[in-house]
Amino acid sequence: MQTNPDVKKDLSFEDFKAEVLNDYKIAVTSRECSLLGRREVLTGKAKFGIFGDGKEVPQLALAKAFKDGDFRSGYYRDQTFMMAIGELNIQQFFAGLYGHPDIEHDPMSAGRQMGGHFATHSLDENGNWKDLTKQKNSSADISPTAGQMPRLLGLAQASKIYRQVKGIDTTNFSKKGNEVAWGTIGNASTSEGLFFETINAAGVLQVPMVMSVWDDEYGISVHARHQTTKENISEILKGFQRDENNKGYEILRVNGWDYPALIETYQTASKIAREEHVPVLIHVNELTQPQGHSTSGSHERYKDADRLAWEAEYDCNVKLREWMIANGMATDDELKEIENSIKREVRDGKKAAWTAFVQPLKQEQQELLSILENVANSSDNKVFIAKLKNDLADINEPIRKDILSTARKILRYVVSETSSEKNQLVNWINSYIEKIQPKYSSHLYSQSPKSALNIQEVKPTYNDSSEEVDARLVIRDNFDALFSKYPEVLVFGEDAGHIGDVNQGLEGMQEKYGELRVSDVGIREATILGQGIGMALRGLRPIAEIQYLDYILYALQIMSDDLATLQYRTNGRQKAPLIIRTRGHRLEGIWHSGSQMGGVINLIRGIHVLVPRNMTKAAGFYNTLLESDEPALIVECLNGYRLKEKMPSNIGEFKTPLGVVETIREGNDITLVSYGSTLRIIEQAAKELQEVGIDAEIIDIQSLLPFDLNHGIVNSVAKTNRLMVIDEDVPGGASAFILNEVLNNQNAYTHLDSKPQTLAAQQHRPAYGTDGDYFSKPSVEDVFEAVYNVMHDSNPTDYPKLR
Ligand SMILES: Cc1ncc(C[n+]2csc(CCOP(=O)(O)OP(=O)(O)O)c2C)c(N)n1
Ligand SMILES: [Mg+2]
Repeated sequence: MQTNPDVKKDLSFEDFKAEVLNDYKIAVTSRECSLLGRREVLTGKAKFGIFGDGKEVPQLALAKAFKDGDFRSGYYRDQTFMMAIGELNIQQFFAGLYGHPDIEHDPMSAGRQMGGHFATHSLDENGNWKDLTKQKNSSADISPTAGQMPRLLGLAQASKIYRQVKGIDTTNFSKKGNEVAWGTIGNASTSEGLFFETINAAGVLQVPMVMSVWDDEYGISVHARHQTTKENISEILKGFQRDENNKGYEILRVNGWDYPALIETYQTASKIAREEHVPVLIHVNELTQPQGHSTSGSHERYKDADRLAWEAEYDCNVKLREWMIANGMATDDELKEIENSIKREVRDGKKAAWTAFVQPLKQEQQELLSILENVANSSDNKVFIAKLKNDLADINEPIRKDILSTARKILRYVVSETSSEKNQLVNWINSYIEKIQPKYSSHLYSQSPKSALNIQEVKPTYNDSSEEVDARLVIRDNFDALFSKYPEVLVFGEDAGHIGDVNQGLEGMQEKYGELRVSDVGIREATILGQGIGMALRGLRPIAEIQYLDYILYALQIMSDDLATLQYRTNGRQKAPLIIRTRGHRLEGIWHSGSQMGGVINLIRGIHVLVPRNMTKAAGFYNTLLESDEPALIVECLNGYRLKEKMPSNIGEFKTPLGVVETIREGNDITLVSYGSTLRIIEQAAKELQEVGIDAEIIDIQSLLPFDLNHGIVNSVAKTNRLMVIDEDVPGGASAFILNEVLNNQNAYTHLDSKPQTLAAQQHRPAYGTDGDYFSKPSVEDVFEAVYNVMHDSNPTDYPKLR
């Protein structure tokens, strides 16, 4: 059902007519899916529906301009486009609506996302790249409005990198940088900061990005007058228009019901972006929402009669139909026949999707029922069990919750019985969960052989000539080695280019590797992050630098909503192995001392979070990650760049493993667990504790996510029988996470002779200056006294009360 992407000027009328008819069929099919989709929700078969009705025709034009290798980054209205590029059929559309948890049935997300969130597969089932230049690509949608924007920037920039940077292997990813990144967004969502940030950045970078705004004047119930100055996004973006003297955008306007004008507009946009690498904004006006925003409400509540009448008249499918008849491409009767046959086709596709969805569930229901029959017959609680069993049997179209919850409830009735039937039920429940749970929980992290957890440690080596140097030189020389080893690695951030980052960890790298690989960017953390996601989606290995950990909050939403969920929401069919480089922990003041790690780790499950205590460890993490296919955040110690470290002789080669703790001081009395800059405070405190006879063991966590995979901490606690978690985050922040891991998951409580302790910072952000730090974050004395008090509690004779 694909649209014909070749819009030739010399088509015969018959060919042209056939092409238009084909497009009309796609538009009608898409519309029928929307109409029937809404009914499926209202009758309870699906939970929620948001559809592309009223936006069909511009998407046909977009699909015609969209070439193999191109990428889309859009939102939930784009089903027609997906159908027109041949990546979504009727059955798949309904499989997505039902939430079919099988990627073969719902290729968009294996039922993980609500319908209307689209994606194509960049990876095969083993996690290997497919040839993206031979397919039409859609990066996986997310629900937060304008959340598709930051990554769009990177998708577009990748073409520029592939076109201009020499030495990168472009196989699978690019043909001379000729790919366009196509964005779509609703008019109201352009109110978001992410939209404006991306628009500006793409203008600065001059990348092949074509941004379509589907303008239907509304954002749910809120009219454009509350959304957009002058109610007109292209009007207020006029200043971005390029002219003879300045680079900028090409801004185009077109009505969304005007099929020939749309086709021409999209061809023009494609040519400008593809050939000149100039961004284009297409403001598509006069669109409608025939069924309102979503299945959650009706637009009659907020659109007046005039508006509703106008929408009926200017419905883009209606207009296309009129245009076809007026231009002799079809008669009303011919079109009616087509429409009726499509109605049938959609109904059949829907039925097939439903059957495929319920069939395995019915089978699972029957499987359990036959076990339950036996359990009931052999139990003293037969009556109760039979009741539950019959209730399950009565459900005509069960879901898995019905099935498993019945089994689990019945197990309680036979808990004190011994019978082979009971064992059979226990085994069935266990194996059912084992089989089914991954359908809902797999692929949060990479499951490919390139998972970062499979990369083996390589220790740094030193020789007689290894010198003690400023630690920033270790990281700089390591980056140097990485840039020369991997042509596809690039780094960008505020001050990362010309001066080589604020701490000189990239000193001289731009001179050596060029402005495209080592670059300064504007102050725009969210799109720095998105730039990285987009480029990583296209096979590059970006390192996105966020200048300070304190400012990661601007990027955290995109990390959390987009990057962290990417593998999960595509069931492992897309990956963005982006490395986020930042620096943090204690230095000076409220915004240069942050260590809000509790917040970070809890928001970005799906991204590894690494907290190296020095630059050698940090460099080792970069080396590990570049061999893997996973995203990670590396927080370097802001106060560590001028400290001395020995320069390893195997720079660029040594690798710090993920999820492995390191004991940096051995001791017998208490286990002190921490990470990052705080470790230096703890090491000093441990020396002073030794002077009063307290022998502390110190463990560097190194990697918060994943956390201590070999359970090294509990082994230490088994020896010392005491545990203290020390952290410069707020109380209950990362320390609570660490304590949960050690007590709950490693069962350290069984070895404890004293209450497990946490020592964290104050609740407020750190005050400025040395005294500000001293009174805000754990100090050497704080650590000393906290540990001493633990020893006092267990042995007051040897450790009398301090104060
Ligand atoms: C960050 C965020 N805020 C709110 C929402 C809820 N929401 C979903 S769609 C929508 C309106 C979007 O309107 P528009 O961008 O014009 O797109 P349209 O649906 O009209 O095509 C809102 C407020 C959301 N998904 N994300
Ligand atoms: Mg809108």
